[in-house]
Amino acid sequence: MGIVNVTPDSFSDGGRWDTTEAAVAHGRLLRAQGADVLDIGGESTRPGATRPLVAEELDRVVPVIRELAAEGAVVSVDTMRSEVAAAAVAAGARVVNDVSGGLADPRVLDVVADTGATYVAMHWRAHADRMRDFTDYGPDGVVASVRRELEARLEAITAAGVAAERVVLDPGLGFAKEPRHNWELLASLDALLGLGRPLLVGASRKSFLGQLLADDDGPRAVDGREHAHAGLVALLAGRGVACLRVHDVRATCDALAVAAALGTTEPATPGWPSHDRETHPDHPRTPEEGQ
Ligand code: PMM
Repeated sequence: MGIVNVTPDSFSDGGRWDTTEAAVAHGRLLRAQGADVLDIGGESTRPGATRPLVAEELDRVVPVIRELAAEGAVVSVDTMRSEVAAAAVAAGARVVNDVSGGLADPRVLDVVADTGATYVAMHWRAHADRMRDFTDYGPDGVVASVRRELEARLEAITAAGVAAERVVLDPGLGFAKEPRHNWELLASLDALLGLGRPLLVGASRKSFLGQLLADDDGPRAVDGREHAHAGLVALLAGRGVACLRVHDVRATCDALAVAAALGTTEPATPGWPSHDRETHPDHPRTPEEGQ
C-alpha cells in the first residue's frame, strides 16, 4: 500500500503532494513502482495535529481518488469520517482505512456495510492531540491489550453489518504507543494474527525508527529512516503480514524481492481481500513467483 498524503502537515511528507495534480502524479509513480493499493489521506494524524474541517478533507481527497480510481488503481481512503468515507467510495475507493477502527465516527461502519468496501481497522485510543496520554497498557502489556481492544472492535464492526471477510486489522504503530510498544508489537504479530484477520502494518518513517537511529544530534530525521524500514520489511516477510503501508514503494518491493529470492517469504495467511488487490507480475512476492 503506497501512501499519498494530500495534507499540508503530515509528519512524513506533509506539503509535498498537497495539490490534486501533485498527489495524482505521486500515486501514479507509486503504482508504477509496484503498489497494489494507493492510500489517499487528507488528515494528518501526527501527534498533536489539529483536525481539518470535513469540507477541507473532502476537497483534498475526492478529486485525487476519482482520478486514480478511473485509471484502474485500487484506491483506499485514509479517513475517520463517515462523510469522507461515503464520498470516497462514491468516487471509486474500494478500501476504507480508518485509523480509529470506527471509534471516532461509528457511522463509518454503516458506510462500509452499505457499500461492501474493504475496511482497515487500526488500533486507536484517542485523537492525535491527546494520544500521548493513552500509552499506559497496564499489567497485561501492550500486546495483550492491543489484541483485546482489536478483538472488541472486530465484534463491533461485524455487529454493524460489515462482513468479517472484508476486515483487515492493524496494530497502529505510533498511535498511543511508545517506541518500545511498537517493537513489542512487531515482535509478537502472531498474537494479532490469532484474531483470524489479515494484518496491515504501517511502520514507514515513523518516529520509533528515528529514535532507534538517534545520535548526539537527536532522533534521525524523517528522510533518513528508509534503510531501517527496508530492513524491517525484509524481516517481516514471511511473518504473515498481508499489507505494508509505506512511503517508499520501490525500497519496499526491493526488500521483499530479496526475501523472496532467499525463500524467506510466504503468502500471508489470511491474505488481503483478493478483489481489492492489484497484482504486479514484475514484482515477485513469493518464492514461486520469484523463480
Ligand atoms: N499511520 C498513519 C496514517 N494512517 N493507517 C493505517 N492503517 N496504519 C498506520 O500505521 C497509519 C495509517 C500515519 O503515518 P503517515 O503520516 O506517514 O501517513
